[in-house]
Amino acid sequence: MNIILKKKIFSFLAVFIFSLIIPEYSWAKIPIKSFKDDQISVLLYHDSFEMADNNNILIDRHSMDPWIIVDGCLHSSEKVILVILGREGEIRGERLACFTYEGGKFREKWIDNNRQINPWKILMCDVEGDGKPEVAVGVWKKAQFHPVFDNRLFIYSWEKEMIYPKWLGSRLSSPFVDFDFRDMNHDGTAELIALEYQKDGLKRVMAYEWTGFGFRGITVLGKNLSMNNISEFYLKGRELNEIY
Ligand SMILES: [Ca+2]
Ligand SMILES: [Ca+2]
Repeated sequence: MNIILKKKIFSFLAVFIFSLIIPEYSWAKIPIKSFKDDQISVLLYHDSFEMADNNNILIDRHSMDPWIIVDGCLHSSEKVILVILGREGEIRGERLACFTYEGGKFREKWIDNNRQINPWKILMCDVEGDGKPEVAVGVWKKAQFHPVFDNRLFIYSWEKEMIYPKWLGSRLSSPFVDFDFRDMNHDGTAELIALEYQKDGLKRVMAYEWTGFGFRGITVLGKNLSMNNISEFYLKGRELNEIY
């Protein structure tokens, strides 16, 4: 066995054993997301937020106990963090929450009390490209005309430190497992990109544009895929400029 392989196996085992011995430590200290804003960075961990300056000196820390953070995004022009809070051991989250990070301090603005949407992904977007950001949330719930639990996409507008429903989607063209917003054709407006099931159980990546009333599929960017995460699609280095 060559030495490099031995080293690899050793380091893999070391990390594995370490993570077994102190699971809480290794689990809590890996940020799920990090954001740069001006002179500071904001780090989201499963159990807390941290704010650090350019020299990585901690400015403030906010424990989320008893909640865990499932996902989060920054609305940087408003100095706001939007997060999905959940319970330990649950796959999806339970509530949306808003914190500000102005003046070197985290402050809780609100935690919603809607337990019905099972949110699992949150990000900022701008569906019509008017410069006013919206909040996109992947939820798992029943819909009025499709009464089974499934992934759905909710778009909220942002006004006066609150979110308001703008489009609560029941379905895209096909059941989806992940989504993102990216300007795939470089016209200045981000398209909705969804990783969806094909009829044969494999997946495809579909691009959608905002019509003013919802999303309309414009092109298939990839098909016959077996990934579960849309970032894997980007990582494959595909030509992303081809939207007709
Ligand atoms: Ca907008
Ligand atoms: Ca575009």
